[in-house]
Amino acid sequence: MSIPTPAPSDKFSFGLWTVAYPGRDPFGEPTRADMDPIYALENLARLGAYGVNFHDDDLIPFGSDDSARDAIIQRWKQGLADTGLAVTTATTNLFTHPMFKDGGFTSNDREVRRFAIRKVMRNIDLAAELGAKVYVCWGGREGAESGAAKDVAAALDRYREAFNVLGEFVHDKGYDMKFAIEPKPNEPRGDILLPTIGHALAFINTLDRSENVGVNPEIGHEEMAGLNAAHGYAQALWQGKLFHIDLNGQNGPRYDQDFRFGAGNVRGSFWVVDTILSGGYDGPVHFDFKTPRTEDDKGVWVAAEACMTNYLILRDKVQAFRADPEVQEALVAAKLPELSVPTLAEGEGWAELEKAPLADPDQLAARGAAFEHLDQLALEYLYGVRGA
Ligand SMILES: [Mn+2]
Repeated sequence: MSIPTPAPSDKFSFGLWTVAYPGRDPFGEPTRADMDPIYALENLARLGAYGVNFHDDDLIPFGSDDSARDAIIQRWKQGLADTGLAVTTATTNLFTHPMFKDGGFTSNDREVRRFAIRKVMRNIDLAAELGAKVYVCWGGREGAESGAAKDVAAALDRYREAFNVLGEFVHDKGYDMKFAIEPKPNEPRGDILLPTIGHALAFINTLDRSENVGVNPEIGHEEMAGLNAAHGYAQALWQGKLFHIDLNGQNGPRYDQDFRFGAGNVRGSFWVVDTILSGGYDGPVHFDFKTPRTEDDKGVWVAAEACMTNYLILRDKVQAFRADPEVQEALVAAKLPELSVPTLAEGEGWAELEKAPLADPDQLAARGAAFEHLDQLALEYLYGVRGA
């Protein structure tokens, strides 16, 4: 196959912070210069992206006065108009400023919590003005490194309070906007609250306007916890809560690598693409990656384009895999259609089941599941020897 070309119809989007990441890490100074947001828009549009996302502070330096803020916003709007890029989501930086060292919504310091909610409200107003339909919330500083320092139940009460207030705010303002919570297990805090998709889904069920809150799972964050990202995406879809996605690359449990999509656990990426396609996710295909600090500006755009190229390559492979008659046969052999049949028959309850004859345990035990053949077919597509 030839190398596919991204187009706006593919609905690819990037965080402003991804391409503008200057290469600062805990051990080293930035290796690239600060990036003008308009330069980022121009290059993303040139490469075929559809949309862009931003933290308030990515665009407007913290502490800017009103006139400086207005000038930046006007210039940003002009850049969006000139490039045709959409603002798909926005989010708030509640982690960089030193005041947020113990979190934003769950800081033990009440004055910090009040500041945090106001900071989010202010950027939601801007996000709504720019047409964002999803507001992402990543609570990277909501957590702890030590035991007694954080009363987790009280912190979750405050976390819920913040979402309830913000839900009321969006409702009262009449904004067409949903919230998407982004789970992460650790980094920068030693242990972050709402560390996985499952924790976030359970938390969302406790909110006043829970129908307006879903998740924004990131492949790398799930894999940092040793979890199967595709399974997490699948459960979020099953619960109607996959409001947004963050795609990137990670190689197992270690620091947050944020590789370009497709450059981490490749097999896991294949199944994430399969899951979001078969599950009917139709939102923006968003990349949250960081170009390694070894690269110069040219390398940034190589990496950004590669996120999209790798997605298109995997999308082709997944679609060819699902369309292959041999795969369909293998799915039947592996009893996938049977999994969709309810375990009890129509009108049958526990009492009928209690009286029903059961199959012979030895015969059941002797049946092979036929999963290896099915999985090998997928790998042969992935390795490029089938469907090329
Ligand atoms: Mn992310």
